[in-house]
Amino acid sequence: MNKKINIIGMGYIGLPTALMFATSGVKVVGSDYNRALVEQLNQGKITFEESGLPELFEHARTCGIEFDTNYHTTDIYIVAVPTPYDKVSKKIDPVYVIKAVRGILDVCEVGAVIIIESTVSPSTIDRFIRPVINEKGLVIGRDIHLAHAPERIIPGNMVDELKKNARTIGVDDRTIGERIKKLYESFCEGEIVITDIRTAEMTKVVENTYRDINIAFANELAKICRSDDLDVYEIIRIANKHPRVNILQPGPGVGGHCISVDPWFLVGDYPGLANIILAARKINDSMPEFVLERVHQIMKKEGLSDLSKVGLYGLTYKENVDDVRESPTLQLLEAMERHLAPALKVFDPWVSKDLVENQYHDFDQFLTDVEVVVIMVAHQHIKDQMSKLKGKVILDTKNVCHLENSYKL
Ligand code: SAJ
Repeated sequence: MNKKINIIGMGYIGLPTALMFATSGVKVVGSDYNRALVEQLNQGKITFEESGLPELFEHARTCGIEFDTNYHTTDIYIVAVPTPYDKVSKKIDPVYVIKAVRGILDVCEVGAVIIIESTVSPSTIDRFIRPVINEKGLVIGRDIHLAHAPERIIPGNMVDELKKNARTIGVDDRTIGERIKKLYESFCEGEIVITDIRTAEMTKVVENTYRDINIAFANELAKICRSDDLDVYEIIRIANKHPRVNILQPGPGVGGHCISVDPWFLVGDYPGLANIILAARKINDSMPEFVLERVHQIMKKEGLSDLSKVGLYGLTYKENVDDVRESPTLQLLEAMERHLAPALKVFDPWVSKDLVENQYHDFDQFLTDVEVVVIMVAHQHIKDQMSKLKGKVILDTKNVCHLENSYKL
């Protein structure tokens, strides 16, 4: 059995994964270059909100998990750092993964295994990671073993999905794959498939792209139905009763650091070939502006014109999480800024930091100050107190409000 693993990157994926290993009998060091974050973890304070995470964190601490800004000498490393993409070329920027691998090579022993969990586009490991190892005069397969084991967990249900989801492990050498499989089996109850590295890279990006395309289809249907006065939700509900149809839900756009990002890797890497994928991205990216158009239509119909009386409920990229990355509300506010329109009022019970202009931290005050409420995110918080919206003009982009005066996408 492996003695100790070092997980690099204590963010949304690295931290829950580290906690899961630590509570399953594996000795774990979680490393992150962010000193403040490491200090916070060492003081016993969790760094983001996620259901079941505080309990898991407490348990992991009793199991002796360590957090450090340095990398440790161990026989297995897991890299879970962000992989941003270049906004213009749409290509992945593997800078953080490269940096992590360089840091590992500085401390690791011969025979160490480096597992990349961060999402990377097909061939990133061949093009960027193998050369970093070769540069050091190390032979892959002899001195260092490489693997790609992309994460699949969904924010909001991470702890459960870490246990239950099937996983993919891409490796050059099956015996190493079996060793890694055994390690993940310390907590993962789902099927673990061993394949090669490029297949694992592609599969991960394909999974998120599939979901993006399905959501884009729902969003396109929402636009079509709006133009012809049809109820898109009713149509999707009935269509989904067909045994081979499963259309997702329309909404104000697609955010988060996964689904709104990964398909761009395919668009950037396969120009001219990734056509549906590109169309889907454009449709989903058009939704925040579609919401603005709907606000305009509804205000006109209601005889309202004062934009300062419009409030956006929700700033996160989806319900019941505190993550605002690429969120549709941020996209909408940016679109307004581009058009030199004044910023709308915003409230989100999950966001305590001041991130945008006109942001409220008191729900009741927010409601007092607005006449039109646009529901951008269906947090449980609003579902539980929907009646407070009585008397407001409502644009419900998530189909959760059944009050009078509520309009849909
Ligand atoms: N959304 C819709 N309609 C839907 C479902 C989602 O508009 O019917 C929107 C959400 O509101 C959100 C965005 O899509 O803005 C993405 O949310 P999500 O819940 O679909 O997915 P993520 O980004 O939180 O997590 C995804 C998951 N991938 C898949 O389901 C294929 C997760 O399993 C991955 O681990 C994660 O990406 C990742 O890290 O790659």
